[in-house]
Amino acid sequence: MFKDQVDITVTSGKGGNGMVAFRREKYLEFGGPSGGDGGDGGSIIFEANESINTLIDFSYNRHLKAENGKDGLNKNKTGARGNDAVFQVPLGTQVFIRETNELIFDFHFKGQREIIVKGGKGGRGNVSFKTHKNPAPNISENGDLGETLNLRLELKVLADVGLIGLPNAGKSTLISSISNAKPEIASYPFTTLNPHLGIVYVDDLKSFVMADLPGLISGASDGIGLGFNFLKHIERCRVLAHLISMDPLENEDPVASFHIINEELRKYNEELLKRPMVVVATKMDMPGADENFKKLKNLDYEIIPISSITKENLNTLKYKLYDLVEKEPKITLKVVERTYKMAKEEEFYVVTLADDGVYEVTGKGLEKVFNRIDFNNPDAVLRFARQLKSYGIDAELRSLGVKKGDEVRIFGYLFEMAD
Ligand SMILES: Nc1nc2c(ncn2[C@@H]2O[C@H](COP(=O)(O)OP(=O)(O)OP(=O)(O)O)[C@@H](O)[C@H]2O)c(=O)[nH]1
Ligand SMILES: [Mg+2]
Repeated sequence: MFKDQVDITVTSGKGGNGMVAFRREKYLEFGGPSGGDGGDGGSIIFEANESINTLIDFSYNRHLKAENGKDGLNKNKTGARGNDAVFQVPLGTQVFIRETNELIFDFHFKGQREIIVKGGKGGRGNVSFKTHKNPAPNISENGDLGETLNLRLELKVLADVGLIGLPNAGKSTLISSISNAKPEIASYPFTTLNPHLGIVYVDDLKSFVMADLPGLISGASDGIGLGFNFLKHIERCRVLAHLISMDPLENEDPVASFHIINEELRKYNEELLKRPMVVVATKMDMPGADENFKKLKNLDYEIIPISSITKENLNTLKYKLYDLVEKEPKITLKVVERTYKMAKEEEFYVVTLADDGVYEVTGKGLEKVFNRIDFNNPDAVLRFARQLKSYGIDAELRSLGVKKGDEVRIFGYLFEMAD
């Protein structure tokens, strides 16, 4: 089964909480702080892999999660990091934020590895809070929460060379003879239902990525046959190899079949006809193929006659395609921010009056600070109160008329205003 679009949600791991602990030493009643930091949460990472052809695996598990970091330990030991969750995606996968349609990653080279959401930072243990004034702090931080994003993944095949042609032209047979791809081959049309990528080695160091694409027929650009769903994959191939069967029994008029395909390309996107294109005359081992081949002589293209069965000219074709790929600039992709950032206009904190008459404090930045507070620890709560003062939130609330004893809601929790 093939899938070139899927909606998923990803959540990175929460950071582990920092620890409050004190050394216990012989003859020493009260040792220094010894609570370690929490470990960072695991990140969600995607890696481009050219041997994967579909996004189907993501439709079985639509919420991907990375491991949480472990809490800090005694003796100033940092908690274990949460494991990253690494997922392989097909080359050509685009990652969009579902709510805004914003493209955040485009996996366009082999092995490309990107952090999609970073794990939460581990909280600091009480060792980190030690100062001259307070050599024995009774305070630690909670780890930051993981981040959640709703994503849409879209696969638009990306290859150096795309194989195009009528059904049965011999595209899958060719790619399986010169690359590691092993698509199905059969003597009936529309055998190939989805793109397959293969790596073609010209020598030990030189290689290029080839895409076997489903056969096109007249009307493909209007959705006939497998339709334009597959024409979109051709858009991201730098060089096109146009295969035409020379077997006279299945292709009496090879020039006409060449024009049929080009017409579909033109109707879909005229730019495609400007791509470097090699005409590959296939099945030259068939009786009558030589005669048929002569009909192509007036085409204004480089024509290479091959047979995938006898291997005739397969090396010549590989070198030719490699040269064209080398000369052709990479398809320019929209430049994508390497990491997703919170919208800039987001306020650090926001004070609003809720319907029930209680003032409410929210805001992305403050939320991070808030989540780090261990509210079971009175010292940590006091520190949070001081932080509210230093951000000016305290003053703002007072200027709005909030008095001692009044309630204020901070991220859904009720607090009482103190002096
Ligand atoms: N004699 C001969 N037969 C070939 C050659 N290449 C392919 N064929 C045969 O042609 C038929 C179609 O080959 P495929 O490679 O499946 O063709 P395709 O272009 O991938 O077809 P679709 O996936 O339907 O678009 C198969 O029966 C192959 O065995 C060749 O070089 N010589
Ligand atoms: Mg095929």
